[in-house]
Amino acid sequence: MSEQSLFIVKPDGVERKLVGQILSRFENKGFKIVKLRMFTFTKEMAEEFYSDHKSKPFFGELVSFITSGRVVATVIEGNNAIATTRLMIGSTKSFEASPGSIRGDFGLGFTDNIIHASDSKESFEKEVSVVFK
Ligand code: FUP
Repeated sequence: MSEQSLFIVKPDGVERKLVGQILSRFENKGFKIVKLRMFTFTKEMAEEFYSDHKSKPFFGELVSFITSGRVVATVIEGNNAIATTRLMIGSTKSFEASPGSIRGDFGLGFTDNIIHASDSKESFEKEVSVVFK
């Protein structure tokens, strides 16, 4: 079933020049890039984007990190896009993420974990409205 998802190469991934390699992984897998944007999150955008985490103790650190530099956001399209993209990015703590996943292959961080991807249809809709409005 063709579906859309959104992923964002975070400031650490852009700074480390991983954008090309990350986009290639999704294209090689068979996904089509249908939207692409490089920008820097404002504090207001970041707080809206991560509003589900507002009450968490790490919220301030999360907002501070995602606003710290340019990001590359994409909407991709293909079979089972949301669940497959989550598999491709790997688990949240990069130092625990499986080798073969993006976090597993490229980093050791937690807040600085290279990439974000929508985890549900509802998150996707909300995130697109923040990033591509
Ligand atoms: P994920 O969906 O894998 O990006 O992870 P979550 O939605 O659980 O968390 C969002 C982001 O918050 C993660 F990418 C990393 C960051 N985070 C922290 O910095 N500290 C925590 O204790 C939990 C998450």
